[in-house]
Amino acid sequence: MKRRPLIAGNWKMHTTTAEARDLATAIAGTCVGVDDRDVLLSPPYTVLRDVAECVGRTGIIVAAQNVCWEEKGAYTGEISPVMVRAAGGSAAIVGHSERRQIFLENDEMVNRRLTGALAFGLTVILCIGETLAERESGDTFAVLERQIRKGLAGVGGEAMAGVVIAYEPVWAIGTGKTASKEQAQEAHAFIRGLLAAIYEKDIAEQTRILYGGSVKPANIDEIMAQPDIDGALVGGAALDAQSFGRIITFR
Ligand code: G2H
Repeated sequence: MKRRPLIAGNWKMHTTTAEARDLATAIAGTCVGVDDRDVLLSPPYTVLRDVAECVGRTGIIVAAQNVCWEEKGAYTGEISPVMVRAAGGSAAIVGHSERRQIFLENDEMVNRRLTGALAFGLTVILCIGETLAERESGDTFAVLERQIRKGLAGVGGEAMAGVVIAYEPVWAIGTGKTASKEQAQEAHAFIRGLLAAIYEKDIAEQTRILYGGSVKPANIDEIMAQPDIDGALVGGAALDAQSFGRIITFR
């Protein structure tokens, strides 16, 4: 099954308005003529509208880095899926390990965010991944299974068309350490098998599974050569248009 690759840039808590506009414009320039893969940019909320404007009609997807499940209400500090759409976004990341670890979001909250975003028509990137301690104690697959089952609770097979999974081993995030291509492929194959068990084989075959964790120009080609890796969620290297441009144009 041929899945359309997706290269996603997670800008995390970086970029002022001017910086975001410059970066988005430069990245849009590197995407000219790239039409066999999807590109997504996930800037801070404050510049969603600016980035959406700068990428214009290039087809680049604009995503929020997190999203609330409600349309509006007393949720100080949150933004709703409707607000994301109104700002020009069409997708959201949920469950990033920084949300789980620093802001103590658990699987139940991630699931509420995911199902809420889907209900309002956003594409959702569900991030999962084990810590170093979990890997070393042999719990990697149990952790991934728990995060997938709880994260996707209540999501029917049809709705999976709006879901992308991102496998990001926590020990490889921003550390310069990348999972070996064998470790990444093993985890991706496990996730795909699990999706086939929860849903059905066709849905598992159609779902894109991204790898994240210190992806850079030097390792993107071997990562993308793995059969169950359909793209990348890129942090640090997404903040430099040249590096991200090289990642987008992986071979
Ligand atoms: C993982 C990744 C982007 P980095 O968080 O989501 O960041 O590429 O800096 O490891």
